[in-house]
Amino acid sequence: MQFHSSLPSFDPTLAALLQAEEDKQRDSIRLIASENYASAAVREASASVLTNKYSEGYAGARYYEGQQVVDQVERLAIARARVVFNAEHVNVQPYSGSPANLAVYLAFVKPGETVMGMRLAHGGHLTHGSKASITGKYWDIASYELDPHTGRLDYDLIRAKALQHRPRLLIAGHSAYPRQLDFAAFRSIADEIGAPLLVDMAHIAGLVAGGAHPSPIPHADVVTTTTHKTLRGPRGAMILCRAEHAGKIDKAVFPGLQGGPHNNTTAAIAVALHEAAQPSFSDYARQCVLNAQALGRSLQECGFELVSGGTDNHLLLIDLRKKNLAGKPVAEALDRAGLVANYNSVPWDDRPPQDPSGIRIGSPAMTTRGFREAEFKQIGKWIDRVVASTLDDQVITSVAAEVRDLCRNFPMP
Ligand code: DSN
Repeated sequence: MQFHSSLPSFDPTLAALLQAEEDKQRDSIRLIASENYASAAVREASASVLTNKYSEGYAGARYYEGQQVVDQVERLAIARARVVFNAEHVNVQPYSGSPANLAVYLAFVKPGETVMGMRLAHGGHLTHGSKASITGKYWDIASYELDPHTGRLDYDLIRAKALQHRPRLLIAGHSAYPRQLDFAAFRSIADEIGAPLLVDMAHIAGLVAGGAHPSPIPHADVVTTTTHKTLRGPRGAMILCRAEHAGKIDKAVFPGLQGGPHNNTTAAIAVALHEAAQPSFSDYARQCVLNAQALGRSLQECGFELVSGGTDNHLLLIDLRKKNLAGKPVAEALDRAGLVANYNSVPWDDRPPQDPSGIRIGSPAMTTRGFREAEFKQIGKWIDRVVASTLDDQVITSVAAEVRDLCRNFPMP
């Protein structure tokens, strides 16, 4: 009877694929800045019987019966998020980061009104107003950019642009910016133009929870985050906001944008937040930053140029233009060597996003596995060897063997 069969006996094809992915995650050095390793406890909750339950609405006000347990799970996740981030109100139902951001648009701006966020090619996110995203099609977007001399945000430039365009929503946050954000500066710009401030902290949520990055919560009207990046939970998202915006945000998520929440994900978010509240999580968050900085120094010693000259957070952006290389073939060669990163646009890139000039690298996943500065320094040297010989199979094979050897000493969760 198939309902009682294990996955390997009922569906060996799919089971073999899962095993292959597990082997790959175990034997490679994962450097995609938005990825991590969720714990066994998080994955157990994520695969729990809660996947069987529908619960449109919110705890105490559902459209389906039988919510005695689900309501407690959702309330627990919310209570933990409020403590970890010191937030007044939390919604744990967004399916992921893009729907969370879209819910904030729905709550605060009408289609056609102006929104201002960081340009995608300068480190922003698709949902901060890229033309390729619904946000760039339904709203009038005025993007701010980095200072060309420093590769950093210049808050005077952002302020001038905000005064010129008067957006109805100001967004701070990024997916490829290696420096800390000045949330107080964003707040004062938002106040000057009378717009709500949305901070998308998806990339840095784990650093914020662990005290390794300033918190946006005291400054922002609304904060969105995914739960699976530095925060190390399941694939999901949350919206944290001031109490005065609670009704608007909840209505925008459900029924505005979504149907039933993914209760199994909510449970796994609750577990991840319980992990984030442990003292060891602060050590992990601090180590993410130290490791990224150690890798940055190692890359610079090998002659690589880094956007903004380094990092204050968990990610680095390598600009390959001075080496006359493109990001995509380099990322492919690194992958063959067991060093998994992603090609990425760099600011003022003259190459297209599908074939840009940069590589984005992050420290969270391997920090979770216990890598420290020495291992990250070594990663810099391996990257250098691969980049110098992207077409040399012997070099790639030899680095891949060394990578596998190192990974064996650092078990994955
Ligand atoms: N796709 C994520 C990242 O890699 O940064 C952002 O949503």
